[in-house]
Amino acid sequence: EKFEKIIEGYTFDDVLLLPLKSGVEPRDADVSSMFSRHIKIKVPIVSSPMDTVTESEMAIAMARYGALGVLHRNISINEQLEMVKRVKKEETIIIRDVITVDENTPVNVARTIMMTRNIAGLPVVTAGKLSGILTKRDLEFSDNKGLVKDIMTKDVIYADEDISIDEAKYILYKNRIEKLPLVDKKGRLTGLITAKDIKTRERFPDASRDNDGKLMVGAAVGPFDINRVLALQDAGVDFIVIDTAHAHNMNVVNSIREMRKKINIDIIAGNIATGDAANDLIDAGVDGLRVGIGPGSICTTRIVAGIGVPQLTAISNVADVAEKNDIPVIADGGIRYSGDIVKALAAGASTVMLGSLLAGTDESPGMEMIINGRKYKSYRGMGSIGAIKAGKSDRYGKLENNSFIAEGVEGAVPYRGRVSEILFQLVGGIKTGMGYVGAANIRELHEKSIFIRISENGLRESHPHDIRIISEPPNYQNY
Ligand code: RVP
Repeated sequence: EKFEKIIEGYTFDDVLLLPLKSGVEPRDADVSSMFSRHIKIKVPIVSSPMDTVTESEMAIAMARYGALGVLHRNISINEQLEMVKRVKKEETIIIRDVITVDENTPVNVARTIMMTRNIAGLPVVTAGKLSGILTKRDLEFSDNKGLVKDIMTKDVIYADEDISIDEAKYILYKNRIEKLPLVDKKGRLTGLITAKDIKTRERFPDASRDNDGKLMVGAAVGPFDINRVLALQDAGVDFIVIDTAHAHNMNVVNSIREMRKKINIDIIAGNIATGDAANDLIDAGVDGLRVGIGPGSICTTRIVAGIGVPQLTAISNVADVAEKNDIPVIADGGIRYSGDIVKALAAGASTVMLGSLLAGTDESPGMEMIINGRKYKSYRGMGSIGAIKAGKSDRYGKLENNSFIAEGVEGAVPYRGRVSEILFQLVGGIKTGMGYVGAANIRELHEKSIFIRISENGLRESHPHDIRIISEPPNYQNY
């Protein structure tokens, strides 16, 4: 009787998308997407919170190219906070903790500050108000004696604190200045915009940034670790990812409901694979859902526990519920090629989360190694013996006496160069797929796509066949 109601599940290799009548050129396809209820990004890709994938360097690279990184949690709260701060400091448009001097500061003291801190223009604040700026030019012909007020530029050009970046850029350019102090209605200094930071911003026009122009970053937390959550929020993290192997555990759901009351940043929860789980988590107040039970390249959950849902069906199950509530879905795990991303988005995901595809890049924290003359980087599941022993993570089942049952393996993936190159290839693949479907954006990709079920022969025909490949293109590597 149990087998009468048995349902079918599909994953990436079970299907293809039909080519449809199209008026969309791939280069015009818009791949921007919602990551969570309040966060929109230009590139629908997120790096996984794993200790061989995402630390500050990965998060910085991902955010710069329009994607996002989620810092892993296999470390102490303090170590994770440091990583958040590193990302947040990497680029900024409005400097908030401005270093200043007083009119009555001796010139030689000001000069030392400028030299040791490598500052080209030092705002002068007197009695709480902006009264001038000391620039390198002011110092050039000074004999280093006297006070700042004797040599500073008095008619300092400043702007209102609500100025837009474009306006600020215009003022900097028009006046040929490097620094623009921002003041509030009472003349108090509230920030500083520099030409250098604007130039950096222009180098990365698609970057995922917060309201101050800083790169966005998220962090993974355990489902009951409220201390970590509050500390991360204070450190300026943009969102948190409640990171568990089974988020439809009602203790987890209830804990998330409590967390929701205490913080105001977006909460993403997972992992799940059913519509019921989506319903319960949305009811608890989450802003995004992370889908995938067992599809990960390093994951043995399906083998060890016999549990899981083929990933495309899991995405579609969750997306059916999430869509009605306007909650974005992250398809996490099992993605090997750009075509898998197109299928995941077509099935209803808004973004995808990658482990294996990013673990081989320069920006991942994993160890480099040479195997048979080819370069690899280490990659391991967070439920692997190595990861569990190294860290504080409780994502995968700890039993009594600190013993545990591993749900992942440790290994290595081919070295893949820089994150920017991988993202370029993946985004190119997504746009190509959208061109075939006639989808101008991700929503249309989901609405218009039609899946066709293929056989094993169909799959064999899909891959290159009857050829000995001599040169592998960057977007098709088989190993
Ligand atoms: P992949 O991209 O296929 O390498 O999958 C990465 C995902 O696998 C992670 O985002 C996470 O959901 C899952 N994972 C991480 N560790 C383990 C494990 O040890 N079982 N699984």
